[in-house]
Amino acid sequence: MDMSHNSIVLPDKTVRLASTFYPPFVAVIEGFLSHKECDQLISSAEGNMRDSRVVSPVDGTFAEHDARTSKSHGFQRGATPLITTIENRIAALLHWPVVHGEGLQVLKYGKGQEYRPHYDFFDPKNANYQKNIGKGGQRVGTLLMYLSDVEAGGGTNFPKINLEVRPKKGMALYFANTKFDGSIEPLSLHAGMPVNKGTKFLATKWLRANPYVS
Ligand code: PD2
Ligand code: ZN
Repeated sequence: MDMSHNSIVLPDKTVRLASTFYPPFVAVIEGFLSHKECDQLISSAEGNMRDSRVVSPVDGTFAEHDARTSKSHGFQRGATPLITTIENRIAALLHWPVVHGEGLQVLKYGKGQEYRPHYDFFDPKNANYQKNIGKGGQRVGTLLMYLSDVEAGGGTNFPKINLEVRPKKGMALYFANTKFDGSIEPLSLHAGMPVNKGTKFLATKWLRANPYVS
């Protein structure tokens, strides 16, 4: 890949800023992970995957849900040397401390699997808001890292701004879930579109306002 344009020099790697959008603040970063790092992350997660869960709006617990049909595995922060490397790279890219991040989640979507439109922030109007933000504050941003190419479908779609990002192995997609004043950003509604052909692997890093203790 030609890194001579729009490059961002990080301590361990030079990446490419492919596009940005606002509002909400969205950035697409090419070459964020090497193909080898993607493959290693997949193989370290795949044996441990189970049905994905979401934070329930009803009671704030973490439960399986029809809206998220992928399989996933959650790693603790610093779980492996590779994850430490990636977490340090994310912190350098976003100028956001490693300790403000939740553990990395690796997701696998087969044909027909999807993640329906949702917000990653915790809704202040929900009764469980305090419970969810108690540990590390609001989920202010999300970094998605595509670990595979997808033959058809599987894009990350933002229905309120008519934007869809097509998965590309090694590429990262950042979006802010809050406005610059810290209030929630309704335009950040997003979905993982159904995979029509092939398999989609993705890693998610949710970033909190405050240090997060898992
Ligand atoms: O897989 C995706 O594209 C996707 C879409 C929306 C992932 C997430 N949200 C997430 O992990 O929050
Ligand atoms: Zn999401």
